Amino acid sequence: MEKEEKLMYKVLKQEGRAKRARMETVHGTIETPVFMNVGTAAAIKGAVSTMDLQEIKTQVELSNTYHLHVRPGDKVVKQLGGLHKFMNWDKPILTDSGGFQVFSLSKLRKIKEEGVYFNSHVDGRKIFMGPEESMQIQSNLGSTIAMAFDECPSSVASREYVQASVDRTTRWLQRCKDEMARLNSLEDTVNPHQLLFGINQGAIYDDIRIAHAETISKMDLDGYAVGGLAVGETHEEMYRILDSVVPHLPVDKPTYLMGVGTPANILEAVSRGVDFFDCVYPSRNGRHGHVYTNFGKINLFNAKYELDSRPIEEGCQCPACRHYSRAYIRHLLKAKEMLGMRLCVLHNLYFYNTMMEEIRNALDEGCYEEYKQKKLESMAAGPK
Ligand code: PRF
Ligand code: ZN
Repeated sequence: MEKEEKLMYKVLKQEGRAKRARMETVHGTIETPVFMNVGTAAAIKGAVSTMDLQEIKTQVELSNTYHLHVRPGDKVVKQLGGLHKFMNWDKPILTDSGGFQVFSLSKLRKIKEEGVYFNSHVDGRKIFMGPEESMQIQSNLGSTIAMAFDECPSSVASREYVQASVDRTTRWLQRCKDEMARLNSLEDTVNPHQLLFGINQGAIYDDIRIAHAETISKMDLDGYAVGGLAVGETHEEMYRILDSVVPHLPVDKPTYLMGVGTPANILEAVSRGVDFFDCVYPSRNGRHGHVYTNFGKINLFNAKYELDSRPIEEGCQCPACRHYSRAYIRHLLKAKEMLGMRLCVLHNLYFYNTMMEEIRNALDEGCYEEYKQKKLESMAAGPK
């Protein structure tokens, strides 16, 4: 396939800045706006299998370069035919580049022009990862979409630090692009059509963000992410940054907001032109018995659910709600039965994936803002 044929992303409909798009990949079609389901170490936490993912409307699975490099090792995954074969998932996979995980997991790290030196969170051994290493690992995994290797500066970093960091991230991006082109053309590459998304950074400095967005937009990447948000700034700051930055990214390429967020954050970001999302909230909250409903989040550990024979949400078609009551799931959680967590995670991911489907339908019908207001009001009204 030629470069032109590699990425087929088409905006089908727009409402204000909100985009409804379709992306064709070698692993199938992605309808956007989409919520990617996070399976850091090639598994969604909470004993959720790839068979389950088919049932809960997952379109894209997201895994992490850093985690899979440390264990079981990307070379092992390559020998087993790549990540799709390894985890038995034939739909799209996005891999995050490792940069962000290194910054959030490793206390001891040194950032240099060539890359980052750090200690493994598993056994403490010294690891080096730079743009080339990150691309090589993601190429061995053979994901559908690889993310550029970036630095995510702290939300309270000084302007001088952020500017220097963003400049380095731009140089790293060019190295990622060159290395990806080389790897995709090798004989024994797992996925010769691997796509590369660049990442916008700049903390909460609008002008640094905008200049960076303009620079990377000229680099002809397959998609563009906004990174460095949801790292401690307020929701208002996050929305302001999206208002500033997204208009400077190409509208005819995917727009991905990394690690975001609550259902309300997603609804607001869609209005601002974002169409790819991922977040650990639904799986992490599910493992703690916190489940989403159209009337807000509820905690199934709460005593008031002891005799509640209703499903988590009336009418929900997820595997948990079709078969089990709040009272039963509460009992499982309290008895520390794995099934309790599993059912909550399945419900939460189904809730997010279904909300994305509703968003797409509303955009198709040209009534997104109306849908959004209703959804926000209902979720804020509180549980029944
Ligand atoms: N960079 C990368 N991955 C990320 C982020 C980032 O800034 C974030 C920030 N919310 C989540 N995941 N590479
Ligand atoms: Zn449900």
